Amino acid sequence: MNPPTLTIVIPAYNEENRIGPTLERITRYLESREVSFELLIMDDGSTDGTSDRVNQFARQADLTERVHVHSSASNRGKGYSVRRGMLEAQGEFALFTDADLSAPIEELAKLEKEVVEGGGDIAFGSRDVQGSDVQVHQPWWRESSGKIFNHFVRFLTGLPYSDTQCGFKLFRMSRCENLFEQQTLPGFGFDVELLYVARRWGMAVKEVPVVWRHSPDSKVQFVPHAFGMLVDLFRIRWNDVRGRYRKQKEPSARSQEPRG
Ligand SMILES: Nc1nc2c(ncn2[C@@H]2O[C@H](COP(=O)(O)OP(=O)(O)OP(=O)(O)O)[C@@H](O)[C@H]2O)c(=O)[nH]1
Ligand SMILES: [Mg+2]
Repeated sequence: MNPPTLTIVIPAYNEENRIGPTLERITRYLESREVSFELLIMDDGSTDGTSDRVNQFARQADLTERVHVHSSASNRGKGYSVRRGMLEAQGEFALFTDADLSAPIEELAKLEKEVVEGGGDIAFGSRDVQGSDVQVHQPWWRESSGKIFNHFVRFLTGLPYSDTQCGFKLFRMSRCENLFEQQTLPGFGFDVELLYVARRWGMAVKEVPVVWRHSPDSKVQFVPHAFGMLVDLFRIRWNDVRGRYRKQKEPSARSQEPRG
């Protein structure tokens, strides 16, 4: 197997119904583009058959060398799972995407334009900048609370973005491995933390308008989720004050290695 150019990390919690069709769509798309890829599905203590479903797909599609599932014994959080996947990624570029593919996988091309072609470090999908195309909306109260959260993000972290929470982000791993090493938050605030540290380190980050379609089968419980994310914003500030986000080393060992 050629070493992968692209790794796709999918955090998954009780996704036995969505993960099969999602893997099919992703692999069909990547094979049509003849990209060398690996998929890492991070099963975070699911109580359903998520891992079995992934293994079944890999066997049936004859992709056991490229599609891997990593299971946690207990539920550790989306941030924990994405971090673990990203630190294992072999690809020169790595995308993490939600299992519901609310941002369709074809939107990857828009992120690649910034990172692969444009030489950027990070590009991330956004539902709230000019050109974004939200074709199926979340319930109004979810959408409004997302916008209110974004005001808190701007106010408490100074980040200039409109939508930090879209689960569709692409990284140039030779520059971003350090970022994941420094990540501390295991929960849903991790996106803000990554963007905060990237900005602090002067990395090239681009918010990109994407197509987005809400998928109704939500895995998050709203009240603890929203509260946890607010607490995470304060944690980020506190970590920064304590010097947790000082750059450790540069460039990462990965960028020294020849890649196929
Ligand atoms: N690793 C991990 N992933 C999770 C957890 N909870 C949700 N996810 C995953 O995170 C992604 C987003 O979850 P969704 O349920 O779509 O939540 P959302 O997109 O924030 O909210 P919705 O608008 O309701 O879709 C999916 O891939 C989920 O499987 C968790 O506790 N751990
Ligand atoms: Mg979703």
